[in-house]
Amino acid sequence: MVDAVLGKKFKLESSDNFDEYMKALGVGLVTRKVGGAVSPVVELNKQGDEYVLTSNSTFKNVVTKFKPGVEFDQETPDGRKVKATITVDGNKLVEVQKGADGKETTIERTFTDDEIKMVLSVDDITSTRIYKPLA
Ligand code: ACD
Repeated sequence: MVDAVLGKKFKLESSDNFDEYMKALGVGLVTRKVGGAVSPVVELNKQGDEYVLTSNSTFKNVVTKFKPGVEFDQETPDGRKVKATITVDGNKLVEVQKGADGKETTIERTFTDDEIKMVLSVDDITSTRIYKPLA
């Protein structure tokens, strides 16, 4: 159950293939360099029936508020406008983003006490990012 990690902070520890993932989404070189260099701190919280996913880094601070299964408008850290839906399946958040260009990407975040495992996929590209609890 994802609610077990509410209020817990996790910091990016490792990132694999993220540049290729951003490239496949059409993210420009400068944003890829900056985005690939930062180690965001992520925290999940709940306000009433909404979840609040916060990601803070020197590049951007992003707050995503969502109700499970309900589509919302989202601006990605690189400035794309997408339609996003996040579902909660046990301790996993599955986010599907649909871009104006028809491109679809899936971002899975599996929360445990020890880590958040993030798997991002678009086309045939997969990136894995591991977040560890902030000491
Ligand atoms: C994460 C990665 C979030 C990935 C989201 C979108 C990927 C596409 C482009 C990102 C471009 C730059 C930003 C990259 C990382 C910084 C994260 C900023 C805070 C959300 O959450 O690990």
